[in-house]
Amino acid sequence: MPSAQTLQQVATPEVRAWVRAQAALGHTVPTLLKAMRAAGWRASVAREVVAGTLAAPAPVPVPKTAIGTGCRVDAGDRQIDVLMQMQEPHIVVFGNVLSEEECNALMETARRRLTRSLTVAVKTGGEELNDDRTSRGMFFTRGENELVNRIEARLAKLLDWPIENGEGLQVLQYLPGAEYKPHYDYFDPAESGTPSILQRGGQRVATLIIYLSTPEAGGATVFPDVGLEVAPQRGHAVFFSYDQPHASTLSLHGGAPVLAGEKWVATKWLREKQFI
Ligand code: PD2
Ligand code: ZN
Repeated sequence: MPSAQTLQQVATPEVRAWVRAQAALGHTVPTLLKAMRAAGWRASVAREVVAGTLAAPAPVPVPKTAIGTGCRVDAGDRQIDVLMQMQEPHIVVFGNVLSEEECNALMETARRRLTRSLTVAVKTGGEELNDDRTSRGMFFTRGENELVNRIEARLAKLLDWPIENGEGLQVLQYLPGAEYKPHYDYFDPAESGTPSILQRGGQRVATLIIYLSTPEAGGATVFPDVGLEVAPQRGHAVFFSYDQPHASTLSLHGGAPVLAGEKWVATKWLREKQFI
């Protein structure tokens, strides 16, 4: 049994893996709690950790981009800079993902197809207007044109995840005041519409948000669980993964209100399996 940390008793992924492994071997919850108590865990914390872990779906493989690499990743037709990375949650900030011309071309093609952004309606699996998300957006279909094809091939190499598992690129435009309140990108297993959404390629396991413009003020992508704010810079991108559809992944994130100028992003969501 991994020991409890002395100052703060934290359920790390290792602790949760241990709980899951013991349960899979047939050990009962009281036996697990006894072992945790013996290793120094407070009873109330141990109960919460065991209950929370066994209620959460098991982790699945996710893209492991940039882990252990230096400050640059070979993405085939482009060398991409690693500007920042953290392990838990797994977040990487990349530079030089798209050229200025590529950012402009995506925005220009997307502009005439923008409509008020919708969010997935978790009750039905359809889409709905949501006050938490005040951007305008559109989707490219996968492989829609030469530029999209080139970018998708680059991202597949960068993230080491099959092109076929990616949803089509979504482009969003935020005008001053527009925001995207904190949310999770995975589909909530408790919602009734989720099974039908998962038929198209399983869960989302990672997100790449590429900044197509640099607003004059505001518009950071925020991760409230870890107090991180990524400033939007044209051509840069922020990646994060979540190996369970669960808050313990610390993947809560949002788009802070744009204060001046325009923020444009292209988002690529990665699924567990082929997205159809
Ligand atoms: O534009 C953003 O910063 C942002 C923030 C949170 C985008 C998304 N989520 C998304 O596209 O899921
Ligand atoms: Zn999001």
